[in-house]
Amino acid sequence: MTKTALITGITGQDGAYLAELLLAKGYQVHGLKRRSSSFNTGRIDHIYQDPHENGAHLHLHYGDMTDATNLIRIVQEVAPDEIYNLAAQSHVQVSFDTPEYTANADGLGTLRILEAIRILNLTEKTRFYQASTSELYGLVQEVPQRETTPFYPRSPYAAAKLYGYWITVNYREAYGMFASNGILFNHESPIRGETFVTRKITRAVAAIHLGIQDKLWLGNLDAQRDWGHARDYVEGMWRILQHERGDDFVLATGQTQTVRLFVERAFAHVGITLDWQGEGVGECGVCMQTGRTLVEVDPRYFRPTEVDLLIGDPTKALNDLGWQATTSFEELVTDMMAADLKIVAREADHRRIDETLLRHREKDRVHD
Ligand code: NDP
Ligand code: GDR
Repeated sequence: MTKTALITGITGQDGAYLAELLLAKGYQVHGLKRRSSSFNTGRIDHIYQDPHENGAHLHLHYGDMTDATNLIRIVQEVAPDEIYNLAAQSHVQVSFDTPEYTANADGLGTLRILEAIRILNLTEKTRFYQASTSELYGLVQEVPQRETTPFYPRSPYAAAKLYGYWITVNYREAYGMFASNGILFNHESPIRGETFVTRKITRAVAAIHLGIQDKLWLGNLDAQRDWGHARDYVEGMWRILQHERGDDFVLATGQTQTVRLFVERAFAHVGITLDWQGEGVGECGVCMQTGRTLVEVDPRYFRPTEVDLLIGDPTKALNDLGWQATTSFEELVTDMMAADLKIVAREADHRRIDETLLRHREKDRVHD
């Protein structure tokens, strides 16, 4: 029997990898996509299927996590076997600027989907996955962090996700729904959003290497994160919904690294060795080969409250789901750097072609 899945946040990093995975497994995949004034489907264009053709397996629906009527209608139309709730305002720093919106989309948005399942009498049929996060742990209470570690959110984003976590647990307990939380530690990839620190670093290092950017400005270099590869983590999401019952699982690598080390490894990929000089706001990374300052700390990227150390214990996921992260930190940096060297070079070529065309047009205008 072909299964049907609905993915909210299908245009994001995880949504794109998950859609690919589910299509490969033969699912009918439905995705919630926001109306935007510019294209926001770049990450799923390669799997797009023309709805006019017979046999399309991917279907997109306009919608928004802040619009309950629209969510109820889509869940009714699709009547999915599985819902993966990935849509969120997912940037921690931005959540300090847009706390109410973040609470609405990330917190209440989760409730809206759960209520849609309940109102439509789909509690027996539909399994629900909630994209919970290691940000719930926030201020360090225990290391490594596991399913039983107390939460201490440190941002409006984490507080909104805390509501999403508990309302998922509550609907499981109150209505017997198959509703599960994946408490996922940071996971990255070549299609990671460009303002998250890993992608910001790999894009900047590629641009510096190609001579089109002078410097990389960053915030807290001492933050430690348990970074894995998004491709591994979407496999974990799927396994969570194939389990015999709804439950909550940490997905992590069990290793942690500083932002500073990520920067060093990214520069090492293009043959640059950094020497760190100064401290705190004055700290900078100087190229050992040329003496040029390539990295500087800018306090504008400091957060009002920071999460200093994340390291997850994925033992339960290994024991119960047979899941483990397969991509090492070094492989992750290599994958992202290799991709961004190509992407940034291509963008530079396009810019050069555009500039040349513009110059030709200017000349034509002079001759006219
Ligand atoms: P992204 O930011 O890449 O993607 C977020 C997705 O949500 C996009 O498709 C975005 O649409 C959509 N979205 C945002 N707001 C709304 C809204 N109001 N209505 C409908 N759709 C909306 O995030 P990731 O793919 O990295 O993460 C997926 C989920 O997992 C998120 O919930 C995130 O908080 C959570 N998470 C992520 C981790 C990570 O390390 N990546 C770790 C733990 C949890 P658009 O493309 O139009 O912006
Ligand atoms: P995070 O990811 O907040 O962990 O949330 P992000 O990459 O934004 O930050 C990681 C750490 O790097 C430090 N940092 C910087 N961060 C950004 N974005 N830009 C900078 O210039 C910079 N300099 C230093 C941050 O302070 C932080 O300590 C991600 C998101 O995907 C969430 O949605 C998800 O829930 C968590 O991971 C797990």
